[in-house]
Amino acid sequence: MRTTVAALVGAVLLTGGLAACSGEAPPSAPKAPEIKPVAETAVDAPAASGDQPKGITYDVKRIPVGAKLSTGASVSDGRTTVELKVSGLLPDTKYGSHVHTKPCGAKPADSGPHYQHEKDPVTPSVDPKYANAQNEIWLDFTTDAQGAATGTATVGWEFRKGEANAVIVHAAHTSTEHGKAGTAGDRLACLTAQF
Ligand SMILES: [Cu+2]
Repeated sequence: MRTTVAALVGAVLLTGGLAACSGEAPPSAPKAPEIKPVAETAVDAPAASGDQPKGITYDVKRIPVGAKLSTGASVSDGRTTVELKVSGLLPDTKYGSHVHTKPCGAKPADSGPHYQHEKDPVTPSVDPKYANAQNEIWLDFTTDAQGAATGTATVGWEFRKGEANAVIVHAAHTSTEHGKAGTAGDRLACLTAQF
């Protein structure tokens, strides 16, 4: 009898111990950066006047009204990870995306150029020395069959406060060619996001 009780208690303790451990990552696994939300919204057409929506679509065929854009970032040890999640876009479609300097406006160009860690003295910046995925935040993605996707970028620096204010979704994946580097076709949608 005593043996049976001891065995039972042992089994319960063992099960409890295993359950407690299973929720934790093994010590050898690299710590995933915690992404903190920065901005999230369903996009709308630009306002005719007054304040603009936080998320704007400039092309309702390629980014329908109501499509969702959300972005977040994590900063640790001088490294920054930015994540963009989208849903309600066209299925199985390639889009480009970057962090831009200014908030979204009524016109696609209002969000300004790409945020650059080391600023290109020449504008527009199409020199791959500056317009590249280590010096800018590129969040290109390809949607799944439901029109959803996630784009992520990690760089070895932190944003200068107040200088990164939007995520733009473009019509194509970003070019890396000299003279075209950083370009990704039309600006289809914009999410105002203060990083
Ligand atoms: Cu862009």
